[in-house]
Amino acid sequence: MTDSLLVDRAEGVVTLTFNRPDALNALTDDLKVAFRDQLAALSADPTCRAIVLTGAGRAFCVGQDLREHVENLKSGDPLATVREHYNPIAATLAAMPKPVVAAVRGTAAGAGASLAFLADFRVGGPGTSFTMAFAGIGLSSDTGASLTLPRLVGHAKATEMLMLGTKVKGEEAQRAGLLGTFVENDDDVLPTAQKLAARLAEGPTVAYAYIKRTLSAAEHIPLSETLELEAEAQARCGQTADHCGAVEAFVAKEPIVFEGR
Ligand code: T3D
Repeated sequence: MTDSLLVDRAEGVVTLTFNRPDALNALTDDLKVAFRDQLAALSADPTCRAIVLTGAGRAFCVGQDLREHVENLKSGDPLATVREHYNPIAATLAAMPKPVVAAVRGTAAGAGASLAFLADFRVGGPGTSFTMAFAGIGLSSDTGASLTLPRLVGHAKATEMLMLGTKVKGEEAQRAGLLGTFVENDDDVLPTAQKLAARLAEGPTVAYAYIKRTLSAAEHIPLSETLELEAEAQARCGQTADHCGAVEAFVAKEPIVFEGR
């Protein structure tokens, strides 16, 4: 385990903090490996029912550590890290069966922004900014942003952000669709995200997994297949203790409590 990734557990919520504040939480190989391993472990951990991603200090994450990248450029295959690190991280995050909330305090740049776009919810404040820094250093986009960014802001705005590096900040980020929740004070970003995650951690975890999977699949398949996927999902959810208990509690006019199973 590396100090550059902090892992904090509270009830069913696990908060993962990129912890390289002096480098604005730029991603080194060590940090990428630790992050990917944590995501894989949390994916299979039934005690984790929601995840918060955040960054220490004044940034969320500014993507690839360019100091390390300079060294990689001098030796071997400089861009192998996309296949080796960024793609597995993006795939694991996209397939995460639990809700993921990004607490985007400060700057999210390059692959750091891409990671935030892979979350299910984004919370930010006046100091939040998203910059697709790739073209600024002569690169294209990675970590799934070619799919997730246009999904959030539309093709035209995504093109502008990727090609011109247009920074989208604060309330404007909310209007553009990059932030689901905007808070007036940057200090409230993380607590607000954790409160949302705590609410999600008390929800029907199995149903959430199917909602995520079906929403994602439905973008690429015809309606007939979507209907079949929905039917399979409902059949599975219909067998959960959460569903049976919820219906019984509703009929008995009692509070509904979800245990995530
Ligand atoms: O093979 C591959 O790896 C390809 C994969 C690529 C994925 C990517 O993510 S590419 C995009 C990489 N990220 C960037 O290009 C962003 C670079 N950073 C910036 O443009 C600026 O730092 C910001 C606009 C984000 C913030 O500017 P500002 O003025 O608020 O802060 P600063 O002074 O530039 O940075 C503060 C410190 O963080 C500074 O260190 P120092 O001088 O105090 O020791 C700076 O060097 C460091 N820092 C910022 N970004 C990075 C970084 N260190 C390493 N890597 C960084 N990406």
